[in-house]
Formats: sequence, structure tokens, C-alpha cells
Amino acid sequence: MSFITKLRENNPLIHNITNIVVTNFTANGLLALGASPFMADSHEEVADVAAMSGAVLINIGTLNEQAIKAMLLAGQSANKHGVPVVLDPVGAGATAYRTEVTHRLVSEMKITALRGNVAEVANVIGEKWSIKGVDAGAGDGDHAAVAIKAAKKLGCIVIVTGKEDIITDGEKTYIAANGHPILTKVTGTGCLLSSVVAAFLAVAGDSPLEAAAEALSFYGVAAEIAAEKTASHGPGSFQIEFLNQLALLTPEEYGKLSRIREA
Ligand code: ATP
Ligand code: TZP
Ligand code: MG
Ligand code: MG
Repeated sequence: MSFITKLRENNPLIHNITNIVVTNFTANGLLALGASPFMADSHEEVADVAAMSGAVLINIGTLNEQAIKAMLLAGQSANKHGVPVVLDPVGAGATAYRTEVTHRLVSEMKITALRGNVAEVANVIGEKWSIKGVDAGAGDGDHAAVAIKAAKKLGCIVIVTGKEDIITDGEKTYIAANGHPILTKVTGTGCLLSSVVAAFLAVAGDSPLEAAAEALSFYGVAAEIAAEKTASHGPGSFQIEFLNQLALLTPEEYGKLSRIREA
């Protein structure tokens, strides 16, 4: 059975501590996919919410000290209860603060999967890669090499996205080639993707790397269909159609269009 089928059958609860830009889009994207989003960031409840969830998503897009404390409480509770944790290190490397907070998060909790653009992932492991705010800067290094190095260093799954997506645990590596450049014209498509990875990890069983790879590929196929359907319109129409396709894309159609390979 594909992971998307399991996800839609199980409707996993996904705890999100995310940024103020993408909260609504993330909740709608998870609902469309077949998961059950729960946005909760009060210190009083995050440990309880993490413990009852299928996975936890931590996203540092709009950081503040209150949020950091909530992230640590949620992540540590998830670790205690065997709940997978996904970290999206938005803008790591853009400011010293973001880099330091990311280092603190990865050292004070066990991350199941790290998902970012190549600049963010490189900066998490102390490698220099230019970054412009929350967007990956120019650079022509080897994305797979950065991902594999990060996975080995952090001891978790690492997902580096861009034109092609790299999904690796440091030993085995998948490359997902679906997707569309218009994704870069809608804010939060990276952030929603990290929550989608969390939803797939919630139903991954013993195969988290394969579930994460399917998450990337499924997301990319949905984007391709949405881009084709709204080709004569702009990013606004694409954003809505993309939500539609996250809900409508069948496992069969996904199977036909998926372009994923082992590196
Ligand atoms: P950034 O801020 O650098 O855009 P991000 O966090 O938004 O980073 P992306 O790397 O843009 O994340 O990835 C989000 C989605 O967009 C992924 O599914 C990825 O495959 C897709 N994507 C990004 N760039 C391209 C591209 N040039 N062609 C096809 N798909 C892309
Ligand atoms: N500023 C802080 S968080 C954020 C912006 C624009 C959203 C970033 O979303 P994504 O998915 O990384 O493009
Ligand atoms: Mg993007
Ligand atoms: Mg991002």
C-alpha cells in the first residue's frame, strides 16, 4: 500500500509550530492532503499536543523567544513519546540568530527529518552558502553532497529541495524530479512541504526514508498538474489549484507521473 493511501485512511493529527506567514496555507494544505492539522504554540499545552500527535513540525520562519521555548518543549515531548519531528530551518544562515537557534534545536532534541533549501541546510551544518532572506541564494555546489553530509552529521533524514529534491539518510539517497518553478512564486510552498513530510512520517512505520521520498514526489506531481491546469493564469490561481490537486491526486495517477530515482 502506498503511504498516501495509508495517510488518507488514518488522517493523522499533525502538530505545527510554524510561522505567521504560512499558518493558514499549511492548515489548508494538510487538510487537502488528508491529514488533520493542529496549530498550537502555548507553553502550557505544546507538550500535551506533541504527545497526542502523529508527528510534530517545527518551523523557525518568524522566530521569537516564546516560540523557541515552545519548540523545545514540543520537540522534547515528541522524543519522549516516539513521535517523529520535522524541522524547517527557514532562513538559517541569513542572520546569526537563526543559525544559533537552529543549532540549539538540533542539539536539544532528536530530529527525524530536516527539510530546507540548500543554503539553509548547508548553514545548519556550518558550511557557507549564500542566502537571501528566506530564499536560497546563488551557488552551484553539489546539493546531494550537502544533504548527505548533513544527514551523517545530524544523524537524521535530510531533504534538500530545489529544481530536484534530494532525500537521504546519509546511506541511501533518492532524487525526486517532479515539481514546477511556479512553486517558488507562492510563499509557504516550502513550509507546507515540511508539514506534508511530517504527515507522511506519521504513517511511515519502519520506512521513514521511503515515506519522505513519496511525500516529495507526491507534492511535486500535484504541483505539475496544478501548474498545467492554471497555465494561462498566475500564481494566485496556481495556489488554489495546488490545494485542489493535493486532495484530488489519486495513488494511481501519482504512480504514473512520479519521477523518483535512487542516486
Ligand atoms: P526557497 O525559499 O529557496 O524557495 P523553500 O523553503 O520555499 O525554499 P523550495 O526549495 O522552493 O523550498 O521547495 C518547495 C517546493 O518547490 C519543492 O517541492 C521543490 O521541489 C519545488 N521547487 C523549487 N524550485 C523548483 C524549480 N526550479 N523547479 C521545480 N520545482 C521547484
Ligand atoms: N518570511 C518569514 S517566514 C516566510 C517569509 C516570507 C515564509 C517562507 O516560506 P517558504 O515556504 O520558505 O517559501
Ligand atoms: Mg520556495
Ligand atoms: Mg522555506
